[in-house]
Amino acid sequence: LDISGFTRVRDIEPGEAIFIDMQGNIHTRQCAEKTSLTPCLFEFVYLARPDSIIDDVNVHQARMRMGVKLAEKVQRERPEHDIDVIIPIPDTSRTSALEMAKHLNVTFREGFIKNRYIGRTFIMPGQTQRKRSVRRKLNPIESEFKGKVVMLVDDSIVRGTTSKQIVQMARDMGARKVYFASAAPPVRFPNVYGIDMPSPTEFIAHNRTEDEIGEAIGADWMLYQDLSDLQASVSEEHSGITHFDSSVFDGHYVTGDIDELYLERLDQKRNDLAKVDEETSEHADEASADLHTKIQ
Ligand code: PIN
Repeated sequence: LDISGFTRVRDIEPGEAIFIDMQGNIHTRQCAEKTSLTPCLFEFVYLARPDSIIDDVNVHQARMRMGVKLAEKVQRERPEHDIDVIIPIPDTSRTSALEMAKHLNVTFREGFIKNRYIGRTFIMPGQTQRKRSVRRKLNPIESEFKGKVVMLVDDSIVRGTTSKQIVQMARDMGARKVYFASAAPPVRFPNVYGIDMPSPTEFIAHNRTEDEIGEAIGADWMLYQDLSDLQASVSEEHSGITHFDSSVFDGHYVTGDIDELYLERLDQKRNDLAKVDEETSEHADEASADLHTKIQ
């Protein structure tokens, strides 16, 4: 909105509806009886633009704090760590990775160059196309990996398919050890509030511990952000936020109306849609791929 010359007045309250009529008059109304401020935590991790301000919290700064918290976790878990270089997986994780490196006093380097002519992987229908495109999308710079202990940083791991390929790329480039940090905790539960995610059985975290996830993506050390640290990264700037929707991480659904049956039905529906997705993918071109806005 600021790009278009608007100024920010205030956030819309939970349960509030705003209607602007043709004369530009603003009408607002509280439409829910019982409300609570529970912002979506995943917005801050990845979905929101870094130049957004949500509920008075600057998304860019929240991501910076996520990087500091990751660095603190490294210091807690391995104070004598041997990381030579911290490399972000473009683009979202850059903000966290840079702060993490600064806080640990470790070199930060760009190691993957994003091919700007290729569509974002998550809009590609069908797993095969998605797999193929990661290598085409990110090209590693060999000199940043050769003989080094590298810590790769991503904002989150969902399916883990791209993470696995990226770890392999780092090894192919001659990295001595490959560590992997995620600015968000493991994604384990489906989202029912508007983010179209794969079925939970497709999550790499499904039935795996954090160490097992590390093994599955081929990393020598897997470092996940703690949920409490992620929440603090956001709420430190706005003490009025005491609760988040963090259901994808902890399975707690704030609306209180989500049960096993609901989740099963949702999964079934997604699987049916996925089948259609796979069938149409063979003939899909970039334009129709846009219709499948899925998060990986
Ligand atoms: C991509 C942000 N981010 C990258 C989205 C990949 C999970 N994926 C979530 C990591 S960008 S996977 O920065 O906006 O370009 O775990 O499903 O393989």
